[in-house]
Amino acid sequence: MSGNLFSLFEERARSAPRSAFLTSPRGAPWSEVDYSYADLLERSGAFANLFAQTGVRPGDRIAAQTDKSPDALFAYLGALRVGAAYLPLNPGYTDEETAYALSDASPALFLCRPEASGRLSPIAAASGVKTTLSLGVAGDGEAQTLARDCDAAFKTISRAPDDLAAILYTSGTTGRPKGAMLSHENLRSNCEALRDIWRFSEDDALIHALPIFHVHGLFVATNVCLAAGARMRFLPRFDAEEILRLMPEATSLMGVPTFYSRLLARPDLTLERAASMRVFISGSAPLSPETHDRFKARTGHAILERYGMTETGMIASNPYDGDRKPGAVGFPLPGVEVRVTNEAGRPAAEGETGGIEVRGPNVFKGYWNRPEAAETEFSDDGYFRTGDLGHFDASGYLFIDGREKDLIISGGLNVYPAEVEAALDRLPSVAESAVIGAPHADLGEAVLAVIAPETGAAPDAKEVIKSLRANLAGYKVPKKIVVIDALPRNAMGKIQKSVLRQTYEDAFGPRSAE
Ligand code: MCA
Ligand code: AMP
Repeated sequence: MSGNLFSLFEERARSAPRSAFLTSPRGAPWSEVDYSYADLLERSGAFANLFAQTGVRPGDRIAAQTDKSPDALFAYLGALRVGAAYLPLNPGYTDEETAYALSDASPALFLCRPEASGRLSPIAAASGVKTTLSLGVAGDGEAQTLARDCDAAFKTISRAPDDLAAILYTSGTTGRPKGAMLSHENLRSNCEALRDIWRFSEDDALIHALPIFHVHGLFVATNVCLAAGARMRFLPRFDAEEILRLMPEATSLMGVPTFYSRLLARPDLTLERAASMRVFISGSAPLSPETHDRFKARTGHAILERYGMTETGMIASNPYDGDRKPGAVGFPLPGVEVRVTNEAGRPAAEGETGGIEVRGPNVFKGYWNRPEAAETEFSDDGYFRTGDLGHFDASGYLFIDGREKDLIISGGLNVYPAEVEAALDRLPSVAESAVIGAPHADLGEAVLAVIAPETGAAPDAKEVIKSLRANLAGYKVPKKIVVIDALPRNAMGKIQKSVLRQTYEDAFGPRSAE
């Protein structure tokens, strides 16, 4: 079999072409048709032919900044089939953020939302992109019109396991976002391991309510279903009411902790409602033991928490059978090695917190265009340093205790304080700033900025937020701005974020939603 990840999905699809692949919820913005696995082969084939016709060659990049829709998924699969590396971009990005990724990755083709096409086509052209085509949620884009005239049969291009299947941009604590290069083998090994340990099969119906421009919604939820021949109930976005309506006909849900705290806020989340469900899976951010316990009490289900990262895919998971420990992220996946290294650079003892490091077929191939950037993140013996802190308990469960990296995770989305601080410091009224995450009942953590004004300036919080919106995607913009005379510093002159975190612990009210 070719190393192309799509070959795994194709084998499944050809073995049961009439099985349902994707069904739409009520009122979906796309036409509410259901798609079988035969449809998947045809539509991804037509997109692959279109991409080849526009000049995309194996090894090229195809960037997509589209709204969630079945066609957006078929375009992803078409990109795999033509041997290109797929590069999904958050449609919430500002033009500046989009232009940066495009000029860095120089894709051969850029797919964008029809309503953004007039604005983004020149930006893409200036970034060196040869072709821009729109792709809309209701079949209303140029790519879909052109694909309608393309042959549905396409012989999937053979790829080596180490060839790139995707590039995902992820910010860092320093500098601009970097493109994490993921190979076909990275994605294949991970989705097969997850399918097997979580027991996904053709009998499953997954409620898919995550965005598809991240590892979680695309490579965990979608790839696992494709590798299992399962069905997806495909929602345009998270919608607690719709999820509860669909639950009796579904078997599984994957989400960030905010999904679960929002579901818990609904009185109709009950034991009966969840009776047909086989598994609820959580990841991307810490699931509080309190949410875990409350969900179990209400539904009878212990949420299965797992841990992963863009650069590594999934690393560890609580067991399907056996104790799903609240607060733990479980055991390393089959084939994945995880170790905890203490400050002295030695293996941490049981219960001792240290840096989490990972090695295995899931670990990425480095950062696009930046061979040097990944070097410092690997140990001499090939372990990737995640920047997360954790420990193993006596039974071998991994716990995440914190992060070495300065990162805020808000509703499952990563916000790098350095990026927000740089945008704040560019404002004339701001002398200096510190951006922190403060506990938030809905989002887990929310972004809070503490700023010290320039002499004589009196920054207005509303104005500051308005200015930031021009440069940063909405979820990165602080939910609150606090103005103080001077930021707290230690004897070395370093800003003491720990002091700020303590001071503003309750800035967003009590932690619990109840
Ligand atoms: C939306 N907004 C947010 C967030 N989401 N602000 C902070 N944090 C967020 N997570 C802002 C928008 O910019 C907008 O503001 C306003 O809130 C309303 O937007 P809307 O889309 O209506 O929000 P929502 O429907 O309430 O969305 C919340 C959400 C969503 C359902 C939690 O953010 C979500 O689906 N999160 C999942 C993200 C995810 O898939 N993460 C996986 C990353 P304005 O209008 O002012 O701009 S992959 C990963 O982490 C690794 C690999 C892993 O382990 O999985
Ligand atoms: P990303 O860069 O978007 O891939 O986010 C990866 C980061 O999300 C990890 O390095 C962790 O800090 C965090 N993360 C993912 N899953 C979990 C989890 N179950 N518990 C705590 N943190 C998590």
